[in-house]
Amino acid sequence: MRRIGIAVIGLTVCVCGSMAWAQMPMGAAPAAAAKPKAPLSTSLSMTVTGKTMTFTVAQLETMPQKTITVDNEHTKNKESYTGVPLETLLAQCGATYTPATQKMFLHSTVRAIGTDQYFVIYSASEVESGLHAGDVIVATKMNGGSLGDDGRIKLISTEDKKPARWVRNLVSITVTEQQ
Ligand SMILES: Nc1nc2c(c(=O)[nH]1)N[C@H]1C(S)=C(S)[C@@H](COP(=O)(O)O)O[C@H]1N2
Ligand SMILES: [Mo]
Repeated sequence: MRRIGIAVIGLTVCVCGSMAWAQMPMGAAPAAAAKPKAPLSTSLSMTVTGKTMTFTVAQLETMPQKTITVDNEHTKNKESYTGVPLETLLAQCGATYTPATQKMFLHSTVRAIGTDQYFVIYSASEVESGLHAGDVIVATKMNGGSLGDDGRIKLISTEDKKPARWVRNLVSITVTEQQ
C-alpha cells in the first residue's frame, strides 16, 4: 500500500513536470519581463516650499557636474553617471544649507517622480553633503554617453544597496517641510 502511494506521487510529479516542459518552447530561455516604457522626460520641475522652477536637459548640463561610480545590483555592472548634484539644484531653488537652514533640511522630504508616476522619497538631509556622505545626483549621462532606455534625466544615489530609488525619466522633485 505504502509502495503504491509512493508510486502514485512519483507518477504525478513526473506527469506534471513533463507538462511544464511541454509548455516551454524548445531551447528558448524564459523571456525576461519587458520593462514598461515610461514617457520621455526632457525637463525637470523643482518645487521647493511651493515655488516651482523648471530646468531643461541643456540647462542641467551647464550647471556644475559631478561624476559618480556605482554598482548596479541588478545588472551587476559598474556604471558611472554624470550630472548635477541635487543639493546644487536645491540651492538654485533657494534651499541652501547653512546653520540657519539646517532644521529645514532635517525636517524636509524630497519626493522624486518619473513620467510613469513611479516615485521615491529621500530626506533632504540625505541630499545635503554637509549632513550625509552619499551623493544624490540628477544624471544626464551614463558612462560618458546617453542614458539610453532610461531617458534623458535619471536620479541616482550612491549609498543604496539596490537601484530602487534611482528614478528613470525623472520629471519632478518636490521638497516639503514637515510640520
Ligand atoms: N521611472 C521609473 N524608475 C524606476 C522604476 C520604475 O518603475 N519607473 N523602477 C525602480 C526599481 S524598483 C528598480 S530596482 C530600478 C532598476 O530597475 P531595472 O533593473 O528594471 O532597470 O529602477 C527604479 N527606477
Ligand atoms: Mo526594484
